[in-house]
Amino acid sequence: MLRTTTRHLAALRHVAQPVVMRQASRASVYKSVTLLSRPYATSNNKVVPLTAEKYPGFTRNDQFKKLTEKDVDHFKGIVGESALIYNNEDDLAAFNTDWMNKYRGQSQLVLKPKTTQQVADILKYCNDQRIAVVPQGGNTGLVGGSIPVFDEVVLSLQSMNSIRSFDDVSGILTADAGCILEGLDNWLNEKGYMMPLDLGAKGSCHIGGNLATNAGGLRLLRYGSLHGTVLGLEVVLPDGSILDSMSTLRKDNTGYDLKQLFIGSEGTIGVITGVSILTPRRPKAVNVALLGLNSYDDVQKAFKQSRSELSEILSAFEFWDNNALQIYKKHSDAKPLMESEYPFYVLIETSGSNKDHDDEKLTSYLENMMVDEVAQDGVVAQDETQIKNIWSVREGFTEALGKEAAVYKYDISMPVPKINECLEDMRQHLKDGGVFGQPDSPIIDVVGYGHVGDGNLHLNIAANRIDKRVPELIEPYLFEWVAKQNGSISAEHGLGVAKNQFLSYSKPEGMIKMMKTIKDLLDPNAILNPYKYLPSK
Ligand code: FAD
Ligand code: 2HG
Ligand code: ZN
Repeated sequence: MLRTTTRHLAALRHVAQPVVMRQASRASVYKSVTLLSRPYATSNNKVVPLTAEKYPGFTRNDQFKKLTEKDVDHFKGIVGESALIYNNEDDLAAFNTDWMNKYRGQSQLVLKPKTTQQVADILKYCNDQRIAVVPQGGNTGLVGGSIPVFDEVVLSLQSMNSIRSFDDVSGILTADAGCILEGLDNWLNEKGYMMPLDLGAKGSCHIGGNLATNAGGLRLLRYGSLHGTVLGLEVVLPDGSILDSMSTLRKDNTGYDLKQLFIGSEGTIGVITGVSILTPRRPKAVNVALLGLNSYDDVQKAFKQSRSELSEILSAFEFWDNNALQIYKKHSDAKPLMESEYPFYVLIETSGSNKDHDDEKLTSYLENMMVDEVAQDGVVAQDETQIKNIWSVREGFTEALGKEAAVYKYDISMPVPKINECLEDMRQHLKDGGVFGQPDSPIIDVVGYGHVGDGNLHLNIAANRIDKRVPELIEPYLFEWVAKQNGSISAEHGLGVAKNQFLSYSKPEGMIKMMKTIKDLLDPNAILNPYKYLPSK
């Protein structure tokens, strides 16, 4: 039913008219986040505390050998002198800290192998000598998984960055694990294809790191998880043996699908060195719209309707709340995308092969959203720059939050209707705990954004100072809340050192036991990425 009050008509025109974005004239502000490593100091020049000291409960496992000059010489023999960083604090800094400046390790040695055989030789030696190893990709992970805790050797995949093959009939790409995601996507672009995943860290993260974390990202809704798109893997096991399952077959039902074990294993049972992955055709027509909404109920209505009306062309449905927007605005000089502000926003992307068809569908959907008063305002990008401008807001929250004195990051999944309740409950809980809502409170805000279409909320709590009451109030409170909804304490970033101790909130005892059995089987000396992933007890 088309209701036509003056307000509705005005709103409708607003969406349907060709140039609706108020930010149209701004030069391209979009950049994929190319995260430069920083030295051991935060933006306010505080030294990043050592993970081993900041987080209680870590004790160096004395079974692990301390590096000797003889070991270093052996590694030089494998990778060559130029592919190794040893005892040089300045050069080691980038590998010993994560980009959030939250975790800091004490490694004295970084190895940068160039071939799978070199990785195998390194791991065999480390296993024989009981030297602990941390595999590292682009170092953009958000749970401390890629950073040593003590003196583990860092095995960086950054020099293994070649594309191995591409079949332009089937769209199957094989590549080294150290290829940067954005590099692969740009390369595929030339061939009319694209990577099936996309995330804000694409300018730095490696495909190997994406696989090791089972990264989800912005288009999982459309292209599915890596568990579906990966066809084969090449993995070096801790004892140095190479597990070659670089299949390029879409169908293969011969035996256990072992590659799945390594997807999401966060470098604890093998080092991924190569991948075979199915890539989709790059869409000929892409549209991006942004809606301003008054309530989370409206967000859900907009989502439900987008699945019904946009169905096969819907490629992303992201949301953020106004609290997230405020933090973004505080740290960005970008002009607002809408004249007024709303409690919630959704970003809708369509990708298809026929522009007229997609435009028609999107316009009709947006008109319905406005007329039914689900959305209060809407803008549609008219060109590539405007598309990027809208995406840059969504992709900019992580970096903006990183500029606050402290940020407590949570990445949870739950039934879609529960997402805003989770945010509201946390705000109230922190107010009740006396750390939020007063002029001198340590908490600046609780912000929500994420892949709402996947039931994945990024709940971030920004603080103006470190106050030990804050983490104590959040954990395990939030994990208990999530468990009650049958949700997951990590939807996509993984466990690392941030969440391994809380695994039982998401996995039953029997499964954790089986995970430990698999770890013991593949890595009996526990040299790969110790102190992480599995709970210590
Ligand atoms: P690293 O950080 O280097 O490593 C991550 C883990 O994988 C570590 O445990 C490491 O030991 C292991 N590892 C790395 N390479 C290998 C390998 N070759 N073999 C075995 N183990 C390995 N994640 C999402 O899921 N969705 C998002 O939308 C998303 N957006 C992000 C946006 C920003 C701005 C940032 C900073 C991060 C984001 N992330 C997101 C986090 C995400 O996990 C990563 O960015 C990415 O998948 C990690 O890749 P990496 O190469 O940087 O891995
Ligand atoms: C995203 O979706 C990433 O933007 C990062 O997964 C989330 O900053 C975060 O908490
Ligand atoms: Zn995410």
